[in-house]
Amino acid sequence: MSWIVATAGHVDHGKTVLVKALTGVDTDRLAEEKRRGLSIDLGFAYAPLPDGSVLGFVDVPGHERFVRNMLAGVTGIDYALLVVAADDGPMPQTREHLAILDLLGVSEGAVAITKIDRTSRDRVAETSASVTALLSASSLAGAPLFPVSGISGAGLPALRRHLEVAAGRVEQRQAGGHFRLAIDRCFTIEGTGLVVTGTVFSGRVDRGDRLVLSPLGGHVRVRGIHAQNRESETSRAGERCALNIVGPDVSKDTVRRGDWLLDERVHAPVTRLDTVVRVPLAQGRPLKHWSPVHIHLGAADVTGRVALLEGRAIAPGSRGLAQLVLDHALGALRGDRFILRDRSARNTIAGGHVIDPFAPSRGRAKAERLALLGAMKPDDPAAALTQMLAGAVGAVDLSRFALTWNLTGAEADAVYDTVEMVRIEDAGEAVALSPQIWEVLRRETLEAAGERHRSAPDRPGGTEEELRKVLAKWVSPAVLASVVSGLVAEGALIRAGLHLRLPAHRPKMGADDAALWERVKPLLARRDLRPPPLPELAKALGVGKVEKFLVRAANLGLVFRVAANRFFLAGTLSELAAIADGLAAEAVDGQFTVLAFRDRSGIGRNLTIEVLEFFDKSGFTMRLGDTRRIVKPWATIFPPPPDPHRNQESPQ
Ligand SMILES: Nc1nc2c(ncn2[C@@H]2O[C@H](COP(=O)(O)OP(=O)(O)OP(=O)(O)O)[C@@H](O)[C@H]2O)c(=O)[nH]1
Ligand SMILES: [Mg+2]
Repeated sequence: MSWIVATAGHVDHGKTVLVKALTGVDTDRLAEEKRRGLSIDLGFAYAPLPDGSVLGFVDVPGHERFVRNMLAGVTGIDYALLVVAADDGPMPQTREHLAILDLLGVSEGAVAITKIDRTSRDRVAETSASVTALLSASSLAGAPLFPVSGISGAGLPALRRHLEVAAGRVEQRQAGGHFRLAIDRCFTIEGTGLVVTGTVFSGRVDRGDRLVLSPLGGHVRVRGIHAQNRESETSRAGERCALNIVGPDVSKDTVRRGDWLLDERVHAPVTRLDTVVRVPLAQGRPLKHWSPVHIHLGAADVTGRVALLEGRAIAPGSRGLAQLVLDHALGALRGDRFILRDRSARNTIAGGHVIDPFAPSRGRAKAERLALLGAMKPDDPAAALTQMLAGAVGAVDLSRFALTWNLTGAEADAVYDTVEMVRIEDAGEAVALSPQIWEVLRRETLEAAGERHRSAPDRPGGTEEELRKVLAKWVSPAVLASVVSGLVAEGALIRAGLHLRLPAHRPKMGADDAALWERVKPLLARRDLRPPPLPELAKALGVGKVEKFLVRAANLGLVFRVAANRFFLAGTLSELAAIADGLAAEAVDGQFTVLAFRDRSGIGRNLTIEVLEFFDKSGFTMRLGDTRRIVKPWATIFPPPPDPHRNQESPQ
């Protein structure tokens, strides 16, 4: 089990000395840090534990000018070690760091009361009392206090033991989700190349994995891994790791603190985040709409503004929905914690967590949008999805949902299994509908089919696309296809080629067409099974053109266009199909030739070829070199057509 502890506390209160006393590592590496005797950037130290695991320390600077660095250090950590000098007691950055930990939701931690070698017992007791009071209103309320001296070593064994026990007790963070690493450093090592370090927020990484640098988008391959300062084949959520990466578009100059190294599936940088923002009671001032801020999320620090979605201000001690409008793209997912500081970067003014990282710019405060955000609030994805479905007007995009919650395919499936919904996956689209909406859509689809029959009684019914146009805008082709195939399977809709009709529908011709049909039918119904080509037909009828009429008749299933200028009666085709059936039945191998068909039908070689090709296209026969065989019974492909006459004559 590996684990990270981050220090926190006012400048000069003894954080770095304490970490050195616990680990033997001096984390003040920079020359300037040595010269000024204060920490500027993050320091890292590791202590092997008796059980073989490694305790990692992130040592943060306390100076008020470097809170930005402190924020990059405490992001994603599990455990805080608040350091307060016994002589000084709580000071401004003691309070600010504690507020930050509280806003980030860090609830595990301990306090070191340092420098006890140079203060009286009474002073230690006094400071301890004021620290306890300070903690009581924070997420670290009740954290144990350890009076220590980083110089004399007094009290250190107790603190060390406590950290060891706590490390064993704290539940190993679930390594669920896709891999996300918040980069806090990037450097090159001679002979090794580019190395980035940071805290693993989720998932795991293995040597050889391909990752994406976000928000930039450059692809990299992981050549080597150090997890908790040890060479490793893998690293996982809750650890600090160093990754040696290579990639064509990635160099020391393109990688910055605040970038993410991600599984490609969660690379989706955004410039707007819908969030819950909380203003600490101690803040004193309300957070106003459109305040300019620094947003610290992961190890990133981007500027932007806070658009409040409910009211014009959030009072100290309260929370509210807010959209963060960022000046630069940032990778963020649901549940990510962040801190807001004012534009001058002097004060921590609020904190919060991401509800929807894919926030709309328009209508962000509309009632429907706020309702959706409300539905997305639960931390449990199944509970959130249930509420989202219940409140949705249409479909919920499952791909987006899984990305937002950073769920792997298997994790998402496990969630979907517990939620009552209709899931539709087709051609890259994955959506879900509530059972209620599914029912409504089924009804509306049948209504749309009926409406289509009323408006075009001479047509066999609407196509799927025609029906979709009259349904709600959110109904995608995949959603309708799913609804329709369900209705067809139940017999509530009948599919005839591209057309969909209600079972009771009998297409009927207009009076003119019906009259013309009476004249055309006998001309087509020739006993020699050779209907005349179009020009001949037009001549016989004494009309200019019959093609448009025959296309309408074909839509009704009365005739079939076998070749460009020849339409067949359904009955004629059935007779020809029966000839094919007969030939196939007579042959040992069930196959027959063009010649045999020509001879038996007597329709001539040219027409035989046209008819057999039409049979192939319709899926009735299949061509195998010189012969053909039957694939499917004719009647299943071309059910007997509805007779328009019967319908016209019978009362509706
Ligand atoms: N006597 C005594 N001095 C200490 C103790 N801990 C730290 N100091 C001294 O306090 C000064 C600051 O200690 P650091 O450990 O650098 O303080 P820090 O909290 O890391 O300071 P920043 O990183 O700048 O915020 C140094 O001169 C230390 O020698 C202690 O327990 N006893
Ligand atoms: Mg320090």
